[in-house]
Amino acid sequence: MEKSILILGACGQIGTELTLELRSRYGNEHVIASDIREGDAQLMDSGPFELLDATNYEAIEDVVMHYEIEEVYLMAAMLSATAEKFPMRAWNLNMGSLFNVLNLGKERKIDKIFWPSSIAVFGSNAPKEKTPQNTLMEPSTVYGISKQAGENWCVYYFRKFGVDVRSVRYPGLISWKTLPGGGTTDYAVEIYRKAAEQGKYTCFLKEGTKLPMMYMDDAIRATLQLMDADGDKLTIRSSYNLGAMSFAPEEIAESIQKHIADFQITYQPDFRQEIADSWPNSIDDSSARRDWGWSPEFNLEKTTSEMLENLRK
Ligand code: AKB
Repeated sequence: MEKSILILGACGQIGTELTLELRSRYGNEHVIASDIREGDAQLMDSGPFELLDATNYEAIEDVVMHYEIEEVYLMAAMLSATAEKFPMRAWNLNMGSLFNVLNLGKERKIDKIFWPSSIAVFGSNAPKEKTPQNTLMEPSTVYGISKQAGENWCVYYFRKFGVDVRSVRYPGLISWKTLPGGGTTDYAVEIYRKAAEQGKYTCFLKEGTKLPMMYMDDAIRATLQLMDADGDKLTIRSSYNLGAMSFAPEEIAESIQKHIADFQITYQPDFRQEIADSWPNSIDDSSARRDWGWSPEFNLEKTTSEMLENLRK
């Protein structure tokens, strides 16, 4: 029998593509999408959907019991830029939803959990280049603080209650299907959309702001690879560093110019610059490579080709 899976926050940037991939692997009826709002037609039409608030324990428990859910992917979160505007709402959503799924694991109502962390767990005092898996972590954003605390809770629930929770620290994610919302790395999606639509883009980060990034196909593959991995091989129960590529806005602009010669970028940095400045330039993901065979497939050139080809269709 196929396992039944629940995705909380299925209509967001990662959730949408994750749900579709899980449905193609395990069968549409075994993968239950849920969110506080409905998603796009492909997601809504391809399998079961539940309107569900990830901060409501009883509501999640009802859905888990009803569909006999074994695995939960918790993708609901408030991202870095929005979280700076609504600190308490961000804390309550990011931590409340995590406690809900961890407690379902503790109660043995589900077997396995995926919860995403982020490069935001690092602050300005961590090494900028090839930021190690284990290093000084002094996040300076509301979002980063919630992710770092969440990582510690994951370790605690694993050690104390044997909850099989797995996690990666996503870099900025680039995709053409669903828009990101409220992140600092969102510029790397906007730039392709504006390039395809208008041939120009005003960037909210300044030139030279190098950040770790990843194409969505790699992110989904990494997520499923970690979830499929033999639990005994996992040496990290906080969250794995995950890398693919690193670049600054002008480097994406140059790679777009190979396809759209007259594409122009201008810079108008806002409050998100300070957030970006506190994050790593690049990531050392050797633990993920060693423990579960992680290896990215998309570099900047390949990402640019995929993005522009699909956005222009
Ligand atoms: C954000 O920019 O907030 C996210 C992240 C890097 O976690 N994309």
